[in-house]
Amino acid sequence: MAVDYTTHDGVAVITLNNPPVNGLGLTTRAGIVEGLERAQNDPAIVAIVLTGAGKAFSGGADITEFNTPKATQEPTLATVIKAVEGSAKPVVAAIHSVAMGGGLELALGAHYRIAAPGAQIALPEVKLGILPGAGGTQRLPRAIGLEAALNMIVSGAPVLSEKLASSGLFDEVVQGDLAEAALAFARKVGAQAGPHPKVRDRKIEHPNAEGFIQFARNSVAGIAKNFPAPHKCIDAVEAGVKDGFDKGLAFERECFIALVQTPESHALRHAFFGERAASKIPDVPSSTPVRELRKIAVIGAGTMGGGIAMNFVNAGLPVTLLETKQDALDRGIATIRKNYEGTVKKGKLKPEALEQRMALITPTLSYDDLKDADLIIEAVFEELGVKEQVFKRLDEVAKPGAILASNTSTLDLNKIAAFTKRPQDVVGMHFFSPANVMKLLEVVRGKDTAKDVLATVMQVAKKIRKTAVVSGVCDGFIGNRMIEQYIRQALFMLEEGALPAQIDKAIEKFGFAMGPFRMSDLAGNDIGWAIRKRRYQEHPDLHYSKIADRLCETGRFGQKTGGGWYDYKAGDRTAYPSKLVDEMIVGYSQETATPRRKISDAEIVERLVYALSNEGAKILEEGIASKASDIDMVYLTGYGFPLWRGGPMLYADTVGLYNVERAIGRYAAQANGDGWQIAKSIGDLAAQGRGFNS
Ligand code: T1G
Repeated sequence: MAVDYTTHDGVAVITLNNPPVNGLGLTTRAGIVEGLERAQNDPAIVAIVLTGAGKAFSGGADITEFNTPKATQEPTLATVIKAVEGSAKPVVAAIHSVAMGGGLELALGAHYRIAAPGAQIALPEVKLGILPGAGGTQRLPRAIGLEAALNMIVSGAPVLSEKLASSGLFDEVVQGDLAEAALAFARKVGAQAGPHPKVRDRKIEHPNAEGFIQFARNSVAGIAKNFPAPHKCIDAVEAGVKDGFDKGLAFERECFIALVQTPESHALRHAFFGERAASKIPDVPSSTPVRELRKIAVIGAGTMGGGIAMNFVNAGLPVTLLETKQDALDRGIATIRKNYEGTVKKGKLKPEALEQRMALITPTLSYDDLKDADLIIEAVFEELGVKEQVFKRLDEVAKPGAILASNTSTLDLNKIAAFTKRPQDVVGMHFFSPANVMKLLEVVRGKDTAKDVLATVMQVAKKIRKTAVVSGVCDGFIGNRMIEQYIRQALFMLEEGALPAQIDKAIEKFGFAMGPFRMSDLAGNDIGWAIRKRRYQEHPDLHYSKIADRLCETGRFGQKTGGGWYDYKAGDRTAYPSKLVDEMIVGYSQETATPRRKISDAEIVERLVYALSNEGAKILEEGIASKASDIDMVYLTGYGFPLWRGGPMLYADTVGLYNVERAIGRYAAQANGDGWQIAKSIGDLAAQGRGFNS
């Protein structure tokens, strides 16, 4: 049963017991109503305590029920809350921990609320693209005032219970035993004559509600650009202020029903579960023992190595940082210090914390200092010979059981593992630059990588606040392998009639943070050039537009050389369309006798995004990724794919694989069509009316 019912000298205790977070699924909702009825019918009961077992009072509605019949099956959460509020005997909500979303709304229906300090209190629905749908937009402003409530509802951010002690939300914040205090409080109010206070009867006091609501609207304009929920949150609160509780509640319901159907909400919920699903590896049970990681070592104090070291230091783990030359080591340490000083300047780090973090870094020139490290990550030059030297040396000095990780982004991890006598301890940890900022971490699983190594790396990834996604071994793993096809299509479209600025603008309008050409100018066109040269060697038959090579042959590597696909002015990172490059592109079309034509923005977006979805489908077919949501998480956290579209795989599902298949078929039939080998699974899934994620 998802709810326990016990009695204690005249007090009934209804305990939500639906692990992991007491989600308010149908059985839990029904259990609460049954408990309330039992208490009403028991003359010995004078009051009721509502509380949660385990790690949460309640994490809110059960999101897994959304868009299924259960979500709207009675008793709905609104019905439950009405039953709580309508109870003749006083209901005391006792909150020991997380009270979020519907969980907080349930507590707001109680007559009294007491809490332990440290409980996370939030209405985070807006982060799922919806809004509090069980009275939160109406009761919270009455409990804590219009401004505090609007801030919590529109931000979705949690507030610790002790910070709300004097807000009107809690009758008591209890330092001692919450259960005992709840029983005592219940007996006290149970002895008092009713009626007991209802939050809905309180007034929303504000000297200038209209003005503040307008201010709130202006404040959300930025974040609401691509998400409808923030404005709906304000609309619902405003309705309650203007038209009273009941009309406000009805309007809130309308808004909820509208929002829960939106693609944006679907995308945000997909990302919520995708983030959590990524940490689960199908053949590595969560009970897999992990290796203790007390000491970390990073080899290479360059941009990547320094950033990687910072991740662990930020999580309080000591890092030995190894370089081959003193000046490189000094530069690396200085860069780390400079990064932290920047964070201190922004007020996001205390000065004393800077020194504490720097003290966790032990610089060294000697491999011997790595001998007691539990996890060693190399971030040296991306060349197999260099990796070979490093891993052979590590094999000599690292202690048995140490995890040896490579930050390689393009090399074969199995070859790297074979440089050691312990391939089972070798894994890829592919960070994305800047490593101390980007959330994505591709965990590359070699053919011999041990399961406990994977489990350990996934756990430490969480500790350093990364979204870790497991990838098998292939060229480019998940993210770079897919971006390869995206760039191929971009180059083909230059040849066929588009120009860099048009392509960038079209895909940035779709929602990408940065189009392929601005991105390449930023990262350095020579990086892609080197990869293409290697690829021409390995796959001479692969048809590539040589236009990017022509650009690089002129030395136009991007911002760092003052010119790339775009022109740049000194000290100005603005990308100015380059007449010279545009002429070069037109000239190249003539050279390849490719007639230039007008290419629509719609075609640009389809060819770029479906190139990702199509390669992602092959990655799934080959088992390089275990689930479509993993691929979406890679793109949402590492490649600037718009969050409100959920990732390349969910986006293809939203468009419909039937339509994706037909579009790819059209592009395969035109110039450079040989760039399209459609993944078999797209047609198979489309024929079954399914998507990658369903
Ligand atoms: N529904 C279903 N599953 C949930 C869930 C939820 N609300 N919250 C968490 N889970 C699962 C999660 O997927 C994971 O599953 C496990 O619980 C542990 O989660 C009417 C409509 C509560 C702070 O947005 O913020 O109420 O991977 O790893 O780090 O207005 O979960 O183990 O299989 O995150 O300790 C509003 C979302 C819902 C809160 C706990 N509520 N959850 O964090 O554990 S909408 C939320 C969280 C709503 C009403 C509306 C966090 C947490 P698995 P976890 P955690």
